[in-house]
Amino acid sequence: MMETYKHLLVEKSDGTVMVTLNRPKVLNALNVELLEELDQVVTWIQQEESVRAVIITGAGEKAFVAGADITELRQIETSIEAEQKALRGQAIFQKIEDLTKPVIMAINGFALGGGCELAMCGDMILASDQASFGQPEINLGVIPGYGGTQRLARAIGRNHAKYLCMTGDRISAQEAYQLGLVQKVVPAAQLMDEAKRLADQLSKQAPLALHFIKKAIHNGVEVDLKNGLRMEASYFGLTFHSQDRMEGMDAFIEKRRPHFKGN
Ligand code: CO8
Repeated sequence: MMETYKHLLVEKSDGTVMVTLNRPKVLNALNVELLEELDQVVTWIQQEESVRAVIITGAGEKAFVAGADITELRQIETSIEAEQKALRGQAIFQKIEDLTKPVIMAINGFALGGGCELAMCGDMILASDQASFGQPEINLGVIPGYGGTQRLARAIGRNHAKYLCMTGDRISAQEAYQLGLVQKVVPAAQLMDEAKRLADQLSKQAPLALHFIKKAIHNGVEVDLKNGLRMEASYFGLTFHSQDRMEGMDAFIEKRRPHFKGN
């Protein structure tokens, strides 16, 4: 069920749900409460069949997310507690990455530390030309803990990832695009329209096929090519279970638009 949250705004329009991280006074820094709410909303999104695409963005003009909440980090007392908090955040982020529905990250400003790490859990990153990215944890004397060293290295390669994590430098949306971290940069004023247009396009695609594309790419990049291809063939086979594939192929032959239902 869609609920009211303290730190999130959740709106649904047709098949698209937009989740806005809403702590603008602290540049949408991720505190424990916000993360737990995110976990709840992701659980709901996964089980709600009418949701066909997701947009995640930040409230205000300035930031997507400026990282984990440093006032909370400051209060962590032991290594074990820090490790547990990192694991909990990683699990929530993993749940977002594992959603069977397409997730668009609409980056409206700073995406730093946990913000950059969250962005990388989406299927595509759309950025405002005012956005910037970085892993500044090094400046606090720590390292990324919500997947930064791992997803960044996989997204842009080891040395670019090391450069960002070791210097803590911020890069512009355009630089992030050149590195392949961002898929599209748009003028700030057009960001949300473009995110909605993209979500609308994806929400009309066959859900099972979208799900298996994600699964094939996520699982496939972690194994050798031979096994990856084997996996792809299996998932390809599974899409033939669906009525949507009959609809897609019939529509092509009948020269009309397909109407995919998700079965
Ligand atoms: N946490 C808490 N508060 C924050 C954060 C944050 N990450 N970022 C900004 N704020 C607050 C500021 O303290 C300020 O509050 P106030 O108005 O009360 O002084 C308000 O937001 C506005 O920020 P600034 O005045 O600093 O705005 P500027 O435009 O001058 O600067 C920056 C913007 C450059 C983004 C700057 O705010 C900044 O450097 N923020 C911190 C960025 C950062 O270091 N992020 C990484 C955090 S660590 C992390 O993400 C680790 C993730 C893994 C954790 C795993 C275990 C828990």
